[in-house]
Amino acid sequence: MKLTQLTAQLTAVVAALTLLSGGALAAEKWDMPTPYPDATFHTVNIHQFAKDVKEATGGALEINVHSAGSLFKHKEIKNAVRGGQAPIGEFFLGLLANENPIFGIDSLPFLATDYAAAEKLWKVTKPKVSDLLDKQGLQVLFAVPWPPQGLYAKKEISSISDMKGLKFRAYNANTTQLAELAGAVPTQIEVADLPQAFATGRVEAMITSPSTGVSSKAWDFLSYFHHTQAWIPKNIVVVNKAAFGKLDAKTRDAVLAAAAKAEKRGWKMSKAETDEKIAILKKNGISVVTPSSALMSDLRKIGATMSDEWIKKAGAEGQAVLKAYNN
Ligand code: PCA
Repeated sequence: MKLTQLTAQLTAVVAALTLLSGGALAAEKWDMPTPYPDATFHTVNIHQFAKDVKEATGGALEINVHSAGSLFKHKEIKNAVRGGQAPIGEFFLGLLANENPIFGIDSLPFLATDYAAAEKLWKVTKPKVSDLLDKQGLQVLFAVPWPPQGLYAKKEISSISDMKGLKFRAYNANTTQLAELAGAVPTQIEVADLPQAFATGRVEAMITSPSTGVSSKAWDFLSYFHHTQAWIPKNIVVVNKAAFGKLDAKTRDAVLAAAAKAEKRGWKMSKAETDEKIAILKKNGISVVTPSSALMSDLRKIGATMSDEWIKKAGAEGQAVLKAYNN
């Protein structure tokens, strides 16, 4: 064998070895910021998603979940993923309602109040939501709903006049608007900060799910849960498109398959949550009440006002989505 041939063969062997070890070393590690505590079913679902991805890719992609706003604060997560500081992340879709009303459609009171309706609403909003986020370099992986939203307070609220002047915890533009229309005084507070906010008297009432009531130990500061089932808002998981594009096709497919599974599993978990978490609220001394017809009709009026304003703000595109939903 000539020396040049030998050199060529050696080069090939070295190249192959580099490729092999490179392949093994190139296990991609992704940090994933999420806003809610580990025990929340959304976070449990995401941990499972990360596990599924790791298994399906034979460890080639490892997603490290940072829950409860520990890596990025909730309000920063979307932009962190957009800017590539985190390749993937979760947030409350309705948090973006200020940016575009379409993101807040699922927190409009009494538009979609059961899971079948929520599913239909997601089906008709998903293309628009995906499109808007795509323009920001984000790809939607999956969305999972919270259980129906109910009203927590220290005393029973029999009509909206009982909400007058209450220091009300809001979580986005819609809940802020609802509080204002009810004559309450809204303050936006993250789930992770709820116990502190209630303990110090910054807030004294809120609308959220049985899940969040349990995760924040609502019984420590509140006594009533009015099961209003007013809307079913969602969390969304997005990936930075550039980061996603750097994965090989097989890994990308594995992520998409795990995401589809997570969406299905998440909806199922959400449906099971309502009864399960209401039972825990009761066990800890919260009075779970069916809202009075006066309260319901007051809330519906507020919902109608909010929908009217939403339609004005959302323009033709929003109206098209609403029309598709109502068809
Ligand atoms: N929990 C979250 C969003 C909706 C819900 O049920 C919160 O209270 O912020």
